[in-house]
Formats: sequence, C-alpha cells, structure tokens
Amino acid sequence: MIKKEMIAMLLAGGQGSRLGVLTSKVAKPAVSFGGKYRIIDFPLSNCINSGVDTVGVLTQYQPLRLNTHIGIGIPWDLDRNIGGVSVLPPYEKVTNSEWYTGTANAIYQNIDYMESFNPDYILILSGDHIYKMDYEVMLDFHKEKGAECTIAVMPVPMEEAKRFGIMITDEDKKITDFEEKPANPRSNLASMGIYIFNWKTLKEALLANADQPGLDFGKHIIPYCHGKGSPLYAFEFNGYWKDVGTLNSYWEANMELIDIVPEFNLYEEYWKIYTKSEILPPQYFAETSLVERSIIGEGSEISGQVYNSVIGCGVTIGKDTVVRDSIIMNGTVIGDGCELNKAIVAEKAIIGNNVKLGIGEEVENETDPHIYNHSIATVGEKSVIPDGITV
Ligand code: ADQ
Ligand code: ADP
Repeated sequence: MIKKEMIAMLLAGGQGSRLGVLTSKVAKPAVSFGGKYRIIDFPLSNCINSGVDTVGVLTQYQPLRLNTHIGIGIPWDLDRNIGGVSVLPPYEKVTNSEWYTGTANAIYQNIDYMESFNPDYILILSGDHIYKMDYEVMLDFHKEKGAECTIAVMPVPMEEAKRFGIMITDEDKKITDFEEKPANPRSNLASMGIYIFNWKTLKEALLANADQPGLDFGKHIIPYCHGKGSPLYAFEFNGYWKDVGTLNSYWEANMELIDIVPEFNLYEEYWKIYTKSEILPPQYFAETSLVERSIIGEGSEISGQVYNSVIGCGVTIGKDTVVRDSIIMNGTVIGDGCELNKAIVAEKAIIGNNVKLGIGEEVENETDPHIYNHSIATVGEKSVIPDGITV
C-alpha cells in the first residue's frame, strides 16, 4: 500500500479579481513574476526544497495557462513514480460534480485523492504567495508540539491585520483564540494561510462541516477545530513573505527583486526556484540600448533604455523607448519612442510607437479599464495600443 508521511494540497483556484486585467485571462497563480517565473513556482519550489514530493494543485478559474505550465511537473521533478504533481480541477467526479465553493470545499472534494496516499499529515498551501519556507521545519514543530493543526504565522502591521486570520497565542505558541478577518483585530499575528493538519483531524472536520456553504479554512475549519478543543499551534515565520493579491503588492514584490540588496534573493544556490520555461535564444542588447538595475528575461531584444524594471522573456523594446519602474511580461512588443513609467504590461501585448503609459505618480484614471489605482498603469494580455496614444 502507498504510504506518504505528508502530501501538499496547493490552492490555486482563487479568482484574483484584485489584480484587475492581469488575471482576466489567467489564474492568479499563473501570473508571471520576476521575469521568468510564475507565482505558483514559489510554493512548488518550496515543496521540492522541503522534500514534499506529492502535490495536488486545485485549479478552477482560468486554469489553461496553469495546466500548461505545470503539465506533467518535469521541472519540479517531484516523485514521478508515486505522486508527483497532479492538477485537480473540479467537475472530474462521476457523481456530485460541482465547482469548488470555498478553499476547504476544494479540499473536501478531493478526499479520495488524499486518502490514496494514506498520509499522516496534509500541508495546505496557497498558490499566490512569494516566499521561501522549509515545510519540514514546520512539520518538526507540529510533531514536537503534539499539534493537530499548525498554522504558519507572521506579525503584520496592525492597520493591515483585518485582512488576515488573526490569532492570540500563549507562551508555548498554542493558539488560544482565532478570528478570520476581524473588524477590530486584538493582535497582529496573522495567518499566512499555510496549514499542517493531522489527516485524521482534517478529514473529520471536513466531513462534519461538509454542508457549510462556501466551506473555508479561515471561516469554518479552523474555528471548528478550535471550538472542539483540538490543539492548534502557531509556527512563527520570520523570512520574506508577500501575498501578491493586489496590484500594489504585486508591483512592490517585483521591484524588491531588483533592490541593490534584495530582501528576496532569486540567486541562492541552496534554495532554487524551479520553473518551466521555453527554450529561447540569449538576450540581445543593441548599441542604442542602456540597462540599469533590471531583470531581463531570455530571448529579449532591447534597443531602448530600461531602468529599475522587471522584463520577461521574449520582450522587444524599441529604439528611443524609455522603460522605468515597470514590469513587462513575456512576449510583449514595445515600439520606438515610447515612455513607460510605473506600468505593468501583461503578456503578448503590442504597444505601438510613441506611446506614453503611466507617467509615474500622476496617473489616476479609474474609469478607463486599462488603468488601475495606486498610479500603476496596467495593460491586459494581448492588448494592442496604437501609435501615439497617451494614457
Ligand atoms: P484569503 O487571502 O482571503 O485568506 P482565500 O481567498 O481564502 O485567501 O484563498 C486562499 C487560496 O486559495 C488562494 O491561493 C486562492 O487562489 C485559493 N482559492 C480560493 N478559492 C478557491 C477555490 N474555490 N478552489 C480552489 N482554490 C481556491 C486566507 C486565510 C486567512 C489568511 C490569508 C493569508 O483564510 O486566514 O490570513 O489566507 O493570505
Ligand atoms: P481576489 O479578491 O482578488 O479575487 P482571492 O480570490 O485570492 O483574490 O481573494 C479572495 C477574497 O479575499 C476576496 O474576495 C476578498 O474578499 C478577500 N480579501 C483578501 N484580502 C483582501 C484585501 N486586502 N482587501 C479586500 N479583500 C480582501
């Protein structure tokens, strides 16, 4: 009989509507990040680097790119004999097929998948966080405390606490109180949405709450376990962790990669970030080009000037074009004489000549669908912007 000590279930089905046009055609976990990666590469790479070799990826909304990206999981090279990466969309069952109505409902609908590995522990992950974490250290903590559920936590600024699950712990890190997104938070210890459950505890909680509409971990499962008196513990994480759910946090997290001393380092040998990328030619920099403090993906051709920016793979930047503080995703073509300032351009967009986009802090146009607040101009995937436009 197959036996795995711990398998991971990666929730990748959220709509990500707060990322606006960036997620109108792709699921949030499949959005590109850092030039050559996609957001989901980070939790998946954490799994490999932590020795978790079986991962179920729960997809739902716009899953096409995600499916192509994950495919049969070769770049991540998890256990390909038993387990590995499995994409678990809803609607796959013979009976009772329905959409995943909430995070825990998605897990509930895959009880048979989890059961087939006869696991002791289940690791629940989100597909939209940028961080490096050794889940094995968290599992050791879970065992040492005799917990039934361990929640990874981080202190957050008090004014942001109401966006998160918030808890109060005793000196032994035991959770004495938990509230999901409280209006008046009593602490700033936030849940990172990363949980280790004893399989028996999780299964019982899922079955007992199966009828809850929109069954959710923060709203139902954690409060249920707490109410029942199961020992819940908080595992404190002190590294870099970013929920890239908003345009501002997405932009900031990309910009943090190019800081002179990056807080989040992609170049560490011992914690590699794996991804699936196309086979592309090297970058090419024309004699008219100038690049400062930027990431440039493979296969890009740069004839203009690029400052403090994250440029994806296969991007063309024309002559006399200046790109500053911006994120340009894979396959986008920018013509000559353009000016991009604090803009996010999604994949395969075509921007004509002499276009002006996102002039720094001044852009504020809430009525135009291509422009979002926080002064970041965003251009959706495959958009075409004609010559001479200023937005
Ligand atoms: P939220 O940030 O609100 O709170 P949530 O919307 O519950 O997160 O999504 C968590 C993950 O599940 C995301 O990766 C999302 O893509 C995915 N997901 C959402 N709905 C899904 C569905 N129906 N099917 C499959 N996947 C789905 C949670 C916790 C808080 C905690 C924050 C930390 O509830 O307590 O503080 O995460 O970010
Ligand atoms: P999105 O909200 O962008 O569709 P998710 O599916 O990941 O992305 O988020 C699920 C829910 O989380 C949202 O519908 C929203 O109610 C809530 N949420 C999380 N963080 C915030 C926040 N900072 N501001 C508003 N709502 C939030």
